Amino acid sequence: MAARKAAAKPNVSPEELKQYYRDMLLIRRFEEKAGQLYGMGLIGGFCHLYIGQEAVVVGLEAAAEEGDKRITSYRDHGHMLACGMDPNGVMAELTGREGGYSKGKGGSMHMFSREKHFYGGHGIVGAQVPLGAGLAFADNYLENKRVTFTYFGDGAANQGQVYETFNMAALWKLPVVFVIENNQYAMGTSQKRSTSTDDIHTRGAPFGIQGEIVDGMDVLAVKEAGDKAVAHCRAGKGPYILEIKTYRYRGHSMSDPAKYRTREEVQKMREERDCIQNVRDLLLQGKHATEDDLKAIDKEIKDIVNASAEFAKESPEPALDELWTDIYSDDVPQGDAIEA
Ligand SMILES: Cc1ncc(C[n+]2csc(CCOP(=O)(O)OP(=O)(O)O)c2C)c(N)n1
Ligand SMILES: [Mg+2]
Repeated sequence: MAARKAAAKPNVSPEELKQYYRDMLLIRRFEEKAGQLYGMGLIGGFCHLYIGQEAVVVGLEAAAEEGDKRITSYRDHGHMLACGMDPNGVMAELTGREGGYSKGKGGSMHMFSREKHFYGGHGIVGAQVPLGAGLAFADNYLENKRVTFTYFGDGAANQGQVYETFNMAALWKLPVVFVIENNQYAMGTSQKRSTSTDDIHTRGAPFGIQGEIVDGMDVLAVKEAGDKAVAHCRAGKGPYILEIKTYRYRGHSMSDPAKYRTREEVQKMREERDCIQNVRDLLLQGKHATEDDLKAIDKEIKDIVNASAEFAKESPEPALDELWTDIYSDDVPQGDAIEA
């Protein structure tokens, strides 16, 4: 086995470090369970797992405050869990059951939580980027100092609407952190084959948007960069780009021929850079936790994930007449409120 890269020095308290470990492990075990349920035919349709990328959302959520918003693509279960959505509701949505966040009618790519300010879940590549700027526009208008995390992939970064959004976000100084989750692949196409630049964040410069590269396998580096980006936005300085270099271990979705990269490449990343193992090492080496403490956390997470799978299996399928509900919003302001 290749030598592991030495972990960075922690810039957070041991308690925070343990929390990151717990949060990343929850996402990983949840995703593994979702993969199993998919294999058993209990989850249908598309399902994109986040395994390998956990440090991105956990590090950025640690930099977020109450009321901040988040919006992302179809690879979205990790974002939901990291912002505090209930694993039972997420798993039940994956299995298409009444107890799911969209009452079983949305599935993996279409879940939302007003309470946690999670705005989806979007299947059209890049479409969430202008929506994210729209959320930030509203906050800017309301002068409430909230920040929106708008996540998108390296593939999405080649969509034209991203650059229309950069222009408006910079022009209006919108409080939006553009988070490029650069996992090096867009389905089976590597960044090298599709993208004119090695570092995508540099594309913000013509619009006057600052950006930087972040090691997405190191949750502490992500948290530090997140703090900086959020402070920039909250200070009214406009958008900020974080290009987070990360890696997904599983296929693009549940059907993936995996011919576009070698097994060795994946294995090397897992063995040398894994974000959860990194924090585990830090906890043990710093004597902030014992093997037994970590075993107890593993058990706690396993129980939460198993309970979510049970909940998802037991929750009934939505009734047929649900086909006719939630199509139009009941919340549209009436009368004068919608006149310009
Ligand atoms: C507009 C549009 N074009 C193509 C697709 C098909 N598609 C789904 S995911 C994907 C790749 C996107 O890759 P990336 O942005 O890097 O995100 P990742 O899957 O790596 O998280 C493509 C081309 C789509 N859903 N929407
Ligand atoms: Mg990608």
